[in-house]
Amino acid sequence: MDEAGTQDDRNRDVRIEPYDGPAGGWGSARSLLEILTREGVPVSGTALLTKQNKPGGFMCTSCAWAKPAKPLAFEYCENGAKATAWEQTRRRATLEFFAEHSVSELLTWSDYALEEAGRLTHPMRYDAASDHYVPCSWSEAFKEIGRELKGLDPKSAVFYASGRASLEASYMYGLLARLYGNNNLPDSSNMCHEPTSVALPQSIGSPVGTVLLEDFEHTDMMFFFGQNVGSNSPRMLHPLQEARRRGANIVVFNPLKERGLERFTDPQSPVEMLTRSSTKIATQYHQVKLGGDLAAITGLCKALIAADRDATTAGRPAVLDHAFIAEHTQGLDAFMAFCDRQDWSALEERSGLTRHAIEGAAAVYARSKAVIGIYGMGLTQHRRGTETVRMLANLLLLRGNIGKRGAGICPVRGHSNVQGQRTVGITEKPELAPNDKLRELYAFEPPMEKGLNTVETCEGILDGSVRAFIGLGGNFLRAIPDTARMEAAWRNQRLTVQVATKLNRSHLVNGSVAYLLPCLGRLEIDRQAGGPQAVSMEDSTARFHGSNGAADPVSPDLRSEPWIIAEIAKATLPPNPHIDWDAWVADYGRVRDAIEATYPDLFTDFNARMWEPGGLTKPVPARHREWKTESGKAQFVVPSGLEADPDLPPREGDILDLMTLRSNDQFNTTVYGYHDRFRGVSGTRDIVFMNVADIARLGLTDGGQARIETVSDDGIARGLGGLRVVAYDIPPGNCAGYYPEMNVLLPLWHHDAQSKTPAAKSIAVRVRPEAAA
Ligand SMILES: Nc1nc2c(c(=O)[nH]1)N[C@H]1C(S)=C(S)[C@@H](COP(=O)(O)OP(=O)(O)OC[C@H]3O[C@@H](n4cnc5c(=O)[nH]c(N)nc54)[C@H](O)[C@@H]3O)O[C@H]1N2
Ligand SMILES: Nc1nc2c(c(=O)[nH]1)N[C@H]1C(S)=C(S)[C@@H](COP(=O)(O)OP(=O)(O)OC[C@H]3O[C@@H](n4cnc5c(=O)[nH]c(N)nc54)[C@H](O)[C@@H]3O)O[C@H]1N2
Ligand SMILES: [Mo]
Repeated sequence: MDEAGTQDDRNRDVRIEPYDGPAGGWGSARSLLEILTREGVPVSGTALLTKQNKPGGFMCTSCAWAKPAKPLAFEYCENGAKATAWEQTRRRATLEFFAEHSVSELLTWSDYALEEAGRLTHPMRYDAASDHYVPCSWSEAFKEIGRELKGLDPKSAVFYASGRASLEASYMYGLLARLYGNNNLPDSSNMCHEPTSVALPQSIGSPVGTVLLEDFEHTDMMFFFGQNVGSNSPRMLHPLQEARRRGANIVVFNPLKERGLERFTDPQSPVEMLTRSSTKIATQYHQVKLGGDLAAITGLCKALIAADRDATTAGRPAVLDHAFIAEHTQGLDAFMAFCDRQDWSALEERSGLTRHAIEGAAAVYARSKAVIGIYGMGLTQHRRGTETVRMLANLLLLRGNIGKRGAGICPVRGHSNVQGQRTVGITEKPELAPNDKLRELYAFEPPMEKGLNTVETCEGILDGSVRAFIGLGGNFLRAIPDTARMEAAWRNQRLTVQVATKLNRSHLVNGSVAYLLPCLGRLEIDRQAGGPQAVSMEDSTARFHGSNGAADPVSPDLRSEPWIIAEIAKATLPPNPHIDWDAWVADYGRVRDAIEATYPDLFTDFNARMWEPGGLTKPVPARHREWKTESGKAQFVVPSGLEADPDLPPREGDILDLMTLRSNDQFNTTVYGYHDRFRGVSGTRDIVFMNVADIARLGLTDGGQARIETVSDDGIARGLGGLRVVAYDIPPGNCAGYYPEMNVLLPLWHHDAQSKTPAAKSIAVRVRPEAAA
């Protein structure tokens, strides 16, 4: 692509052909080489990769998967390396770039083309008169941002965080919002694993997963619900491969046959690479219907309960762990009665699986001693997402699979520090904020009114009550539902400020006063008055790690996130004698001291221990069967129904269920390229995967053009055309397309009742033939 970074992504060679290679392997090596070359990453950049996820090195900016104490020679995967190449690209979105391209013009560019403009290099202010971003100085920016924030009702400003910023930056950011006067701290978790944060405290009294990396060495069996390990947490394939070699079973529930769950070739094993051998990952693969997990898990539990009764009658050993249940849980009777009431034909119908298949999975579970339940967006992004997570906890509790070696519940978190942001106070729920400590340490009265989460922020922007949006990373406007409606309302805001590394669409839809502030990435050396600074983060298994930048900043005008937050604070807030923002920025060790003072039980001796190989383990009470629930016991919970989506029209006739998902060539809204290798799609993202029977039934053709329309009774038309129909192995009645392009189809009100997480995996739609343009 040329310097302008523009449009040649529009003339791509589109190929759709089945991929028969494994996950990993030569395909992975090739794909990596391609992006390193395209981004012009210097050789020093590839040397950088040897420091990725190593003690003393930097922590990957891609997923949140655990970092082992004894890392591999190359402790990174294809997609982690892509994330590094993406940040260390030679491309720059320079002042000339912004002078050349108006904001209206940039709004016509694809997500891919925008980020391919390269790293942001200079603070910019949006100039409405010329419709261009124009350079400004850092001090001008903060002066105006501070003045604007001071002029607003604190309730009307929102502080969004995408889950990448460090523990240090996140702690300062949460404090900034509360000192300013609100809990309006939505974060990417509100679109992601919020059902986990709501469900697990109710079920097991801890908001995070209980599994540690070493549990994978002792497990007999893993359930995999709705998580695409091959694309989204590929480093996890190594422990999975090890577990398979020991004979552990992996039982998958996923509507799509995801390659990483089928077969893996370790790209770091010369033998495997040269002999083209691979490890079979799943031992059972159940293509559950979209949203069919509540029914499938009910079936699993029903089968176990029946087997337990049979065993008792026949005098065989019990199937349920009755000792564990008696000592540690509450609510089994009601839950058993619920399972008894469900008849198999309804469970088969709703899950799309046969009773025989479900009983087969239950039989493996019944004979396994230590079982891990792994899950991702396939469970959480539903109207009953929280209830579905609680069902998985029920299933594990039946056989005592929480709080013992080799077992547990394992939500695979998304962004590299999304879990950590919550730990240090990024939350809109005042009851989760450390208010007593904040009062004691900083002598102010923290706001006690509930703040806005992501969906509520969107509602506030639509009704005009939200007047200012500060974004610490991310691409909020592209990641949220109803993107077309939201873009129209977004411009009514008074102030929008985006702290970012690369240009994206959220930067192009602006409030009356708008700033784009470029920051250092985590890979870059962060030099402050006290010398180069390290930062820290929490992985998916609740371990904290230190991270040192290793590359020179791509521009001298970049600033670190902690510095930017401190400057906004100084420009906005009255001085507080208990907070020396400059001293914190000079030495992040002092921010970590403040974190430790705020959370003494979690961060004991943090500055020293964050460098422990494998990370500092956060205490999670459920790991040792201490249940911090109201009853003091782990809780079986009866779901309110079996439908993942209770109140939309039934998915019958011409109404299909649409899931929005990620390709193997993207990180959320960041599109690295157009090769979804594992799914055999190349050169396009404008597709809809469909079952052949539905294609024929609905008068469509494989390879033909189609338009999708959302079915909803809210009077709002939502549609997306120009899509290519791709015949795919997906259950009848279900279809799939890529996020974020499909977000125009997702109604804002279509979210989980309990956590308000948008239900991005089950949108009621019609797919119609469309004349080719
Ligand atoms: N390379 C890369 N890595 C990433 C990301 C990325 O975009 N790219 N994103 C990061 C982030 S923020 C997150 S949250 C994670 C996301 O990682 P995942 O949790 O894997 O999320 P998705 O890619 O949305 O895929 C969800 C999977 O669930 C399946 N699924 C969909 N609906 C259902 C259902 O109703 N039931 C079941 N059982 N399965 C279903 C889909 O087929 C798909 O395999 O990955 C993180 N890591
Ligand atoms: N339909 C549908 N919608 C979804 C989902 C889905 O599966 N389907 N998934 C949801 C999920 S799980 C998530 S987590 C959200 C993701 O939502 P977000 O977290 O808001 O989006 P990202 O695409 O991760 O943000 C990418 C941008 O972050 C900026 N960035 C990258 N690195 C840094 C950094 O170090 N510092 C700063 N300040 N900025 C940086 C870059 O400018 C880049 O353009 O989307 C959600 N939306
Ligand atoms: Mo996520």
